[in-house]
Amino acid sequence: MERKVALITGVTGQDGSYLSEFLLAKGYEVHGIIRRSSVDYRERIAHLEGTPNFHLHYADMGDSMSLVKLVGKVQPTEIYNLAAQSHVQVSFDAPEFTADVDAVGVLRILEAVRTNHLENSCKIYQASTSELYGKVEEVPQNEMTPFHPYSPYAVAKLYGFWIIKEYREAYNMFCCSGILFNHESERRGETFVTRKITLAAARIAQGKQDCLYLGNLDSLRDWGYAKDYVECMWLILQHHTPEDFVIATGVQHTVREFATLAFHHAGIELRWEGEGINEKGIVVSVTNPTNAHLVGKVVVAVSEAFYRPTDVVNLWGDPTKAKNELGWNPQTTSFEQLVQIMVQHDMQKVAADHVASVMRTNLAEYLEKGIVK
Ligand code: NAP
Ligand code: G4F
Repeated sequence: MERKVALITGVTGQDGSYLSEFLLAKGYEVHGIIRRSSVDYRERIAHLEGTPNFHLHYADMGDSMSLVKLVGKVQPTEIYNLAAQSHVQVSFDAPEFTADVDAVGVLRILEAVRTNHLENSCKIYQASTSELYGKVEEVPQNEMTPFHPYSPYAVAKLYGFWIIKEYREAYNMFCCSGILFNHESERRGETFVTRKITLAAARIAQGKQDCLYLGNLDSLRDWGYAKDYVECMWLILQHHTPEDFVIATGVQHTVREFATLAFHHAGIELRWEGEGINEKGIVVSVTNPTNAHLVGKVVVAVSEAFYRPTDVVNLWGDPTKAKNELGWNPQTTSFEQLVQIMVQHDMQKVAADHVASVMRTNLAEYLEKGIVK
């Protein structure tokens, strides 16, 4: 029987968790890399731990030895290199760390495969990004669009893209990049703009937060659902030849549009007033009468703290090649459905967090009063 053994770097992240579920359902033995840390970041994969074909190993993208040993031990047939310092704004504060993990890390994976003489049997997927288009030279962007990286993150990812291409040509390795446009979900990190908005809309609707501060509201993104995108990572490695693919929905929206729709799903209608740093999102109406006091209040404001030294403002992907050659449907989940899924999830999360915190407070009080011993 054909061995189907996947090694996923970045398994604890948004995409790593969905990809693990996807590959396990396809009958793969899945191995994930986690890094040693004093805090536990396994929340997204906690439900998979203990699954017979799911294995976790300690390694680090900054440590070639750990990668070489692990690749030798697991003998993967497919590697999905998803690990990265993936936050663009953070890359301005930690450019060297970002370069080490996101650029040289890719080289370390490629060399780990060669060192273990697996270059003819192990396929490699590299998590590349629409950030490569950066200060965009054409819209929409496809596989032929010139790159113009516009952050330390994008520059590091550009190295990753080219070293993958180089090893494909120099050593005939089956290694490819998926140039993925933004994809989001209820598992998205809380500092990325979409999740920051859906959590804030839920908290404001439940009286837990007064105002949401954002940066550039005019920024345009092509947002898809992460659960749909991990299928493409797999499809790219099943293609008859190693090639790079743009993965996107082909539809773009502003950050402002995302926020308007997210608040709508949280039962709050917004209107926008002012421009640039002075722009505000003001409540026009609410569905829940207990939120009547919000009408006329500013619940979204702009803060310079969230502006970037250089910002990518016009991402719009053309997924024609993925559609035609991989048979992938870029419209499986629409923008409207995505926002709804995220807000519904966060409305429940905020409510559950509230119940848990009330229970903790009550327990503390009962312990203090000796009601619970
Ligand atoms: P994410 O949620 O931020 O996950 C990043 C993962 O990388 C985490 O598991 C993290 O581990 C791991 N990691 C970071 N540094 C590491 C190191 N030194 N050694 C080992 N693991 C390390 O990212 P994502 O949204 O799932 O994205 C997955 C990949 O796709 C990333 O490479 C990202 O740059 C790329 N990408 C994402 C998008 C998007 O819209 N989501 C679009 C295009 C490309 P910890 O849990 O320990 O932090
Ligand atoms: O959600 P973001 O931080 O995502 P960004 O920068 O597009 O990067 C994400 O997508 C890339 C694919 O294109 C990935 F490669 C990367 O790993 C990551 O997953 O910001 C989106 C836009 C930006 O233009 C930003 O300036 O939203 C704007 N924005 C406005 N206010 C904000 C905020 N971004 C964040 N994070 N926080 C804000 O308050």
